[in-house]
Amino acid sequence: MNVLILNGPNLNLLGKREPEIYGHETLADIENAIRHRAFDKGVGTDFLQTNHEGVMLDRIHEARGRFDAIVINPAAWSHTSVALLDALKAFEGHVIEVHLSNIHTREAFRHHSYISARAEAVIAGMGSFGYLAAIDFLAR
Ligand code: CA2
Repeated sequence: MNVLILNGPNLNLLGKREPEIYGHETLADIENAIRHRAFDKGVGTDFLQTNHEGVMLDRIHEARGRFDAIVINPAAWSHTSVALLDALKAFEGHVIEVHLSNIHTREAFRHHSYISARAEAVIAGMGSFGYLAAIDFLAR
């Protein structure tokens, strides 16, 4: 099993701003934890964080036929992007949506995610453990 882990806009700031909402871990810390968990489970990984929606869309297109699953934290694009939903619909593998925070206890505009319509599972509010739970779910 090969899994592509995608992180959307501003997640490069993790651990550097707003630790009360998103925690103290950096994205590099989180990616290392995912890498180790995936290695233990015999799962291959590749990673992308981007602040550019087109870059994210291109990477999803390229993932077709190469990855069995995508684990994605679409960040703010969750709440805005039909284009991201359409790209994920064209991907034939598993899609797991992860949010660090519980988007349902936050501002009303975060309660709806376009991506959830394509996601097999949605994890929100578990912090970085959500990514590890997604790997465990895929590897089971
Ligand atoms: O809870 C999540 O994982 C979110 O996807 C994070 C997004 C937010 O727009 C979603 O509603 C929920 C924001 C990611 C921005 O991350 C930052 C990290 C540190 C400092 C500033 C932003």
